[in-house]
Amino acid sequence: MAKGDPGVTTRGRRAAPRSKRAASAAAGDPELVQLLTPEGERIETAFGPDGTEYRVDFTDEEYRGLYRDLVLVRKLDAEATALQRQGELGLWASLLGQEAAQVGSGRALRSQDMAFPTYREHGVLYCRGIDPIMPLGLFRGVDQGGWDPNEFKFNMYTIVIGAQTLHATGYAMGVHMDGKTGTEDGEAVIAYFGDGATSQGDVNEAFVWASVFNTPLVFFCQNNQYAISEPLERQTRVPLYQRARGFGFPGVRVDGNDVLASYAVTRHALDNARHGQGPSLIEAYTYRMGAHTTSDDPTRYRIASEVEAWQAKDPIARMKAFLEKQKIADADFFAALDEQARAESVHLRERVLAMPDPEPVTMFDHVYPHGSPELDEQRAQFSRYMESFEGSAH
Ligand SMILES: Cc1ncc(C[n+]2csc(CCOP(=O)(O)OP(=O)(O)O)c2C)c(N)n1
Ligand SMILES: [Mg+2]
Repeated sequence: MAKGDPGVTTRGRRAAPRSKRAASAAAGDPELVQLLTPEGERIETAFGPDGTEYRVDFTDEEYRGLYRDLVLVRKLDAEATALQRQGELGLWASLLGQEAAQVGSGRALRSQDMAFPTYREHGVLYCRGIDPIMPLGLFRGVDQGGWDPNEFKFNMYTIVIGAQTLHATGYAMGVHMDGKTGTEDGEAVIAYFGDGATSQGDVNEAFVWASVFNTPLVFFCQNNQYAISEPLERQTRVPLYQRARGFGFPGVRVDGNDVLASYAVTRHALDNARHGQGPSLIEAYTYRMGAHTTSDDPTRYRIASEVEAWQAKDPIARMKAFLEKQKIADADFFAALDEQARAESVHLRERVLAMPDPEPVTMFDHVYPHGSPELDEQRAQFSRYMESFEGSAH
């Protein structure tokens, strides 16, 4: 996939010459790092608010690979939503609209880097090489999330808003204390969270600790404009990325619907972190195109024209337009990819339907590594209760 170090041309946080800043402003919103416009036009170089220069230089195969990731994670996500609608999952939190933020940042991670997700990072999970069936077991209620965080360097999904930012901070402090930073092979940590989470005490405490202990941590906020029904204006009066400054580390806002810019900005922040330059905040400016979860009805709190305006900035459509304009991919490529996405989603569905229901008594397993007398008693009591049904019609 993404090769070497295409996203990083400067390590320092030096100020860009005035002319370059003007050029960046002319190319688009000066507050938004963008390398691919909604129309699919490439911007060669973009500058962050502190003058950091961002560019990517992917091969055609790598561009196609990023597009493939975007299409596959959207298709698998749509299949999960359909499965929930048909009663096969208890709940699903769709990533629709946020594919570029997740694939861009997920592919920017090096193999040694550790990620701490929320409940919506199915695209990052995919980039980490985890079988997409894994989170579906959790949302079907048949397991507690089946992957090994250490094996995949991807922690368990966290539903408690913002809690994972503290877990990530503690983990990153450990990485730093173990001397695993300071070189090209150093380890960096990334914590995902939403715009709503920035109002949580946990996240603000994580900012303080990460800053004063100079931890190798990238705070990756997907600002999808809503915390369930609460709009961004109820969370902040300043752009979220600017909050970083008050905590003593840099912040940058990237076009989260632009997979190339999301990659470049994340790769740069991770590399700064692994080299011992401390934390940073990335605000990926994006939009939740679907419902908060399958339990939510967004038509109750937002208007259709807003959704339509963001559909025009679709992360997949702009990448497709770019590949077509540049003749990087042809009709055969797109047709083959559609077929691959269809086949993978059918395969996913078949495996979900084949997931065995767990024995109810297994809910007592794995609570403590070495058991506990109280829990053993509860298990025995529950087993007797279940046995009382044996032989009855119900
Ligand atoms: C500590 C805590 N409070 C409240 C909730 C209920 N809750 C679940 S999702 C959510 C909104 C989160 O919004 P945001 O951080 O923007 O993430 P998004 O869902 O938009 O990705 C809330 C309040 C929770 N899970 N945990
Ligand atoms: Mg949100």
